[in-house]
Amino acid sequence: MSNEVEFNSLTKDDVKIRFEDPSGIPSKPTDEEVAKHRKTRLILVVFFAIAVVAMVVVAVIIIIVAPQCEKKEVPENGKVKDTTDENWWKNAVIYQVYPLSFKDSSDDGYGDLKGIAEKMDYFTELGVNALGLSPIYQSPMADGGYDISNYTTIDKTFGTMEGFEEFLKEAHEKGFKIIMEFVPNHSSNKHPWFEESKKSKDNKFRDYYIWRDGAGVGKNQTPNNWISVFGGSAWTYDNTTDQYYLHQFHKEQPDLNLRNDEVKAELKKVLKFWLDKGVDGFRVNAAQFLLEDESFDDEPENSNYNMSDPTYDMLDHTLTYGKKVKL
Ligand SMILES: [Ca+2]
Ligand SMILES: [Ca+2]
Repeated sequence: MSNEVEFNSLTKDDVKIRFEDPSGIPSKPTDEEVAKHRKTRLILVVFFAIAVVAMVVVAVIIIIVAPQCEKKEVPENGKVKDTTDENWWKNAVIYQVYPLSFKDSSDDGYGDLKGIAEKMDYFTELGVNALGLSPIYQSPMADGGYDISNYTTIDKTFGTMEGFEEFLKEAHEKGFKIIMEFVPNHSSNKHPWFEESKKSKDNKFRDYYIWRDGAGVGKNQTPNNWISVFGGSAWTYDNTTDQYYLHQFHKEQPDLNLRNDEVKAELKKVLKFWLDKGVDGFRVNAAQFLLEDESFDDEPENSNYNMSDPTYDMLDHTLTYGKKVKL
């Protein structure tokens, strides 16, 4: 090791100091230097160990006190075990059956309840817990059973009430829940409520549906521009009382007035009727169409409408779809 100090002059600017170690290898610390830093190393090691232990303890505490996830009920052999559990539907596998075309047991070309019962082993194989039945109520079938003329009767196409009770019993014995279709937005135009409602403006059932005068000077135009889901005006004229009735779907499906307390009471009775039979739940049909805005104003045109779109999309359904109104 050589250290060279050159003083070429005594002035500050000219002083040149050079330290060189030709080997380039740092010098080995002396025993004194090692002893000096030993204490510092020891403190750092202890501090690191304490930090690790502290983190482990905190992690364990977090795991213990954190909210526990709800334990999921695991169905055994594809069945919901606890039939008294009101939350069964949260874990259920539901098979929606369209009875009219599912299985025909009577060879008349239409599916029926016995046909569905014959396929219960098939549902078991699939691991299904619940069957949802599209409408099986008495219906003129203008809209595949969604036009109901009697909410508490089984349409003869599908069987009888006695046959339904047998079906329900067998389904329950095999571990299936049964979900019925509930169609509160409209009835069939052949329902006795509507047949009464259309007779006169002061009929007891008049307010069960939504009747309006025509618009325009001669009152010969539809009350507003609302469109039916299936195309065309949502209003149909009835000359018996010279008024229009509302139907968000087919004209054979007049909308019920769900702001009428008697209508709501009647529909609750329907639900109770089927619950008393022993059904396990309902699927609510067309819930977004239940209420219309009471202003009965025209709906705005849909600026994004294309000619290839369904007619229903011509309007922006701000007043007839998904209407949030307190009942
Ligand atoms: Ca049949
Ligand atoms: Ca409605």
